[in-house]
Amino acid sequence: MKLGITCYPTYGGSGVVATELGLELAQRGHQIHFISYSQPIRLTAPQPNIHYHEVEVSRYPLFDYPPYDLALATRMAEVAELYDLDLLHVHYAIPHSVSAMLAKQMLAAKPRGRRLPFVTTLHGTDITLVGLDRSYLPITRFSIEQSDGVTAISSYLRDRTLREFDIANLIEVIYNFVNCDTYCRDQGSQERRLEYARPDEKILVHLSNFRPVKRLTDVIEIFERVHKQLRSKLLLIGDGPDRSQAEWLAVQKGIHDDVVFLGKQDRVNEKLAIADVMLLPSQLESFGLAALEAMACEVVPIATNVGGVPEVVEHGKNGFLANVGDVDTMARYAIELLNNESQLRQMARAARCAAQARFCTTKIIPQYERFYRRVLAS
Ligand code: GMT
Repeated sequence: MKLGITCYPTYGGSGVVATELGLELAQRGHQIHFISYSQPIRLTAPQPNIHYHEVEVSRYPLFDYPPYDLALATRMAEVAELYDLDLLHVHYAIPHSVSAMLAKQMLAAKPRGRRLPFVTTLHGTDITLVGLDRSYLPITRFSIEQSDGVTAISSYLRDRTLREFDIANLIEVIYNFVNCDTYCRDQGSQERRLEYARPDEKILVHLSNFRPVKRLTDVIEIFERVHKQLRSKLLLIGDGPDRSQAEWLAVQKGIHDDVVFLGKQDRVNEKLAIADVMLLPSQLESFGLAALEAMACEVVPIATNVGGVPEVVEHGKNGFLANVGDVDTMARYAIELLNNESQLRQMARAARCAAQARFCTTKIIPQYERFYRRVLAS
């Protein structure tokens, strides 16, 4: 198949999923055309069957708000025509789904009208935050309804979309995935671990875009409680608006020397694979890709019992779940687990097994391929 993929290219779960999906599909022989305003972050080196088309947005003095959505629609239509695309797959409804809808209409209106179906994948904040804003709701609902296929990354998100947007579409749940060959502990993990912690120290990790929904200060609160009880380091991967608040809190609590802000990282798998526990105390997660990537690396997630997270993490078996803001309970889970080496190893293995059995690329990518074929045949 020849597929156009559009996503937010910067840090964020939806862009990661879209890029990894494109890379996996390309390896399976599909021609993948990324269409976005900059090169997706995980698209690091040239790859066979992968093409990238940048969207240029003109900045005239008249445009206080340069119309990216229109430039994107134009580029989508151009690329579809030039490269004879079968289908567009957009990740995150706003504004990508609206642009795809326009591109489809532009091609249909040509003298020898050309069909360009599009699939929208809902990721989370496009529905739970942005889409429910009154100024975006009608257009988001419309573009979802106009999509030739809609997928959601968890049952939670599908149900919430159907309920709150009151739409008639069928929404297929296709879970996020992880490449279990890349995301794993390897021989180098033990050596890399020593770059950050002494052999007698435990490593806790957090990975996100440091937005308020991630509750980064809860990560610091939890770590402070753990740090009081056992020798440990906290690795923070990512960056974003709440970073300085978290840095300030770590200084206030006197733990700053043991909190390592790694910033944005290219090879996240290598950093995750040196940790023991992942902290994900989010206000909401429609899926929790960071938890899944950690699980594949035998890192036990301690997360909040919100949104789609319970579809990924099984409490007491391959991770722990607690209420939002309950930093005492999350710290207790971490302390008990990190003090019990055999339980830690057992849960770490169970976490990897769950990632392999339910969310591995070999399971999920064929679901997308089947979905595309169904859309093309309809
Ligand atoms: O919250 C983020 O990290 C970014 C956001 C996005 O759409 O870019 O993430 C959402 O999509 C991820 C990938 O599908 C999910 O794993 C996250 O749970 C989801 N975030 C929220 O629902 C808050």
